[in-house]
Amino acid sequence: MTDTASTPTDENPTDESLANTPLTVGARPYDFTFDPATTALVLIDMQRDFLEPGGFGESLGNDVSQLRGTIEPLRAVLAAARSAGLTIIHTREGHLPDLSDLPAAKLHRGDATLRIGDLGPKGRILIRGEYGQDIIDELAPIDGETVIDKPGKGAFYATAFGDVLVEKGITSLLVTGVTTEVCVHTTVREANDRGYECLVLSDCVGSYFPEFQRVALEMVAAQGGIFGWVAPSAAFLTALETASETAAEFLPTAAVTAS
Ligand code: C5J
Repeated sequence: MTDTASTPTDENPTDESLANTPLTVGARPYDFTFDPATTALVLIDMQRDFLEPGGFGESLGNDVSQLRGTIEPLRAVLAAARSAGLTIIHTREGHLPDLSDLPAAKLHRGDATLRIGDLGPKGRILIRGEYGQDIIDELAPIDGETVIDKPGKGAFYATAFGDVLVEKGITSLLVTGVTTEVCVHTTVREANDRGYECLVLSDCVGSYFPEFQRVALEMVAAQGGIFGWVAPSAAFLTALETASETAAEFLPTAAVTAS
């Protein structure tokens, strides 16, 4: 896990004015309200192994271009979340080089041309430290952001993810990444059982199967939000912009009053 000091930089200015301001996002099944101070943006497995040719996803017979539509919306969300000072957590699915954390059931399941640990064009498939297992350049973590390496599909299983959330006082998660019906869903379900409020950003999660994408999102918000909420990233960005504008309107008045 990487977790360096959480210091805003010039590239990553924090909008302090948004801290402790509850924001509301138009979502399904109803509006999602969150406090930026207690909310983390979670980017699940935006790794070369899933999004680029020659990796684990392609070795399973998938068309990796299906996932690439998530990159641009997620870049915009990541930039806005950084500016707003949200906690940012990236996850990477992968295994130790000696495969000691890889259950036989996972190794042998699936109809892969290259199995986990085999040498592919981007290094050993889904092995920690390999080029293919790392996060794509467009969404590379910066100083102060947490990176969780996970051996399973869910972010909580056999990782420090849960401890990090508690340590940082996080109660709500904005969930993004790939794939919607596998690692995103598993993480949302695990989080929901642990009491976290999860908003899934619909255009920032991706599946190799359009039908799974649609149904997986339906499943999150069905039955009154059985696992959480779903909204397009534009609704999240609008909520942040509106809050920034409101804060900007009030700040000069406060400054004048104080002087
Ligand atoms: C899969 C993931 N699909 N990140 N992993 O094996 O969803």
